[in-house]
Amino acid sequence: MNIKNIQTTPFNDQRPGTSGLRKKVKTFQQPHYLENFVQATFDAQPALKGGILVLGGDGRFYNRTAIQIILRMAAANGIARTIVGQGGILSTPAASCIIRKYQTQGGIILSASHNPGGPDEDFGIKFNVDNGGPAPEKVTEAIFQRSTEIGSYKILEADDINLDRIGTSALGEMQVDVIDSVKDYADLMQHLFDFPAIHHLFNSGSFRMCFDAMHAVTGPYAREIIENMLGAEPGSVINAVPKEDFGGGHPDPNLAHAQEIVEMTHCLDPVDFAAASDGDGDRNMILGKNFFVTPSDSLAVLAANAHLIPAFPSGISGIARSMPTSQAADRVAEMLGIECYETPTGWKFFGNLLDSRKIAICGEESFGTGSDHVREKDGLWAVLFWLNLLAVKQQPVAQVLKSHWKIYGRNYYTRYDYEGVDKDAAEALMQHLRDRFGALPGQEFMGYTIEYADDFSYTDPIDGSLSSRQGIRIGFTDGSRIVYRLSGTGTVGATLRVYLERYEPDPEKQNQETAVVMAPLVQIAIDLAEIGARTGRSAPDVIT
Ligand code: G16
Repeated sequence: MNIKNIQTTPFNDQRPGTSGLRKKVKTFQQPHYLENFVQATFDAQPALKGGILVLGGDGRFYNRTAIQIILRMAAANGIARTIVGQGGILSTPAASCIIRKYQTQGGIILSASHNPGGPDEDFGIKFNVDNGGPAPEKVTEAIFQRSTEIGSYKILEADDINLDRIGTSALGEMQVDVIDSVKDYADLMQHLFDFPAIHHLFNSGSFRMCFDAMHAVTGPYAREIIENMLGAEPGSVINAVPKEDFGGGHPDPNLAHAQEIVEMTHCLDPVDFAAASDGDGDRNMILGKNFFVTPSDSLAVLAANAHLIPAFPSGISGIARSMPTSQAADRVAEMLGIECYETPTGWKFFGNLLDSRKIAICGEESFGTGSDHVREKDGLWAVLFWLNLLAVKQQPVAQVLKSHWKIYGRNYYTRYDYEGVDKDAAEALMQHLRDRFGALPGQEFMGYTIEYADDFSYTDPIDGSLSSRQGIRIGFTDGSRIVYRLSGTGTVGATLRVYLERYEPDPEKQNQETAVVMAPLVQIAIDLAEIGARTGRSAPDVIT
């Protein structure tokens, strides 16, 4: 066995963001760049030595190359066994499922999620801990610290492993198991949902759906579960073969980027239900006939109806949502008499709440929903949950929402994204808002009176860790909110996100156009932050 000790010097930009380290492929292709980060991860996680590692990615460009490098480094670093998805493919929720099922010491997931792929686009790497969830901040910080002082890394000299053939082989002293990427995950889904009821829905002849895998990782999973196991019409899953560049698209399931599926719900003969997932399969978008379900509403509806599916026969213990997510879920929690936790953006903040069983369902406005079945958000899980609900309720999606709003009120919601903004200008804009905190409460703008203005900070109720500066909140006396945050997942400049919500309890006023209802708050948000003058932008790049 020939283990090489390669000398290296630290890179100064390897601090993981909201979800792992995301950079341009070209950055990762620099000599030693990927290797430094992987060695820092192995050094910061000594439990991996002699343990089991799960490895896979969303199939984007550089996935296979990175997997071969990581396998050789894992063998050189004394990992006993690595479980790899066939073809290097594992969706993020499937990786989480496998980490938990086989009681491994963690996993490495290669993805830049919804960011485009290809030689000139993005790549990413993140480490998930032994509960199957994204590494908490103390772990990502330890990895980062190690990356700043690294002087060498270990790698085995060996031939590539055949990633396409399922089976067991050896790499030095490490066992490599190439497994079916879909089976374990599909088994779990079958256990959580009423598959016969969904099968019956498809067989009824009066229900048609379409799922857009966006040429990304969910294709094989959706095809197996939705078409083969649940009996949806062949062709119900589109763009189902993962491509290294996602077909040149932007694999982000939202109204701006998943237009093909949006069109299928708005055409002359629309499908009854449509959904899409992102690059690595953890996000979801839900659509009904001529109807878009906001992720915040989706979380609230799933929580309110959880008792109707097999996974939660006696309901749920609690709910959590990220701070910028609308407060629709809070109203459900209040009525159910359970707790609703408000966490910073990032799935990693749900881990402790899920592990301690304080919550069973959680979600984010960024098209993420999930539960305690794994420790990642899960796109296909949300789709199956919706299908199970529709099979039980026998109502169109729009009707499910309208009935929900009647009971709980409606939280109109929209998000404006300004991408690739100059970093200093974006920081200055945030500071400008912070400087005004003291003066804002009590001021009135277009009929809205500001009640509070603050910078969100969160103390984890389980381990007491404090996360500060997690976004600026401007709250109004009627429950409306404006939130400003700088994204932690972009790879170029800064992305300013502005999240807006307005509560409407009156059923007579719950069926208006979101853009019309939100227009005054949007104007207030733009004016308060001086977005035009400070960013040079007259309009956002994406509105969701
Ligand atoms: C990641 C995180 C999510 C977060 C989203 C957007 O999702 O896991 O928790 O909401 O990024 O984060 P930001 O607003 O900082 O860009 P994904 O799907 O990209 O892994």
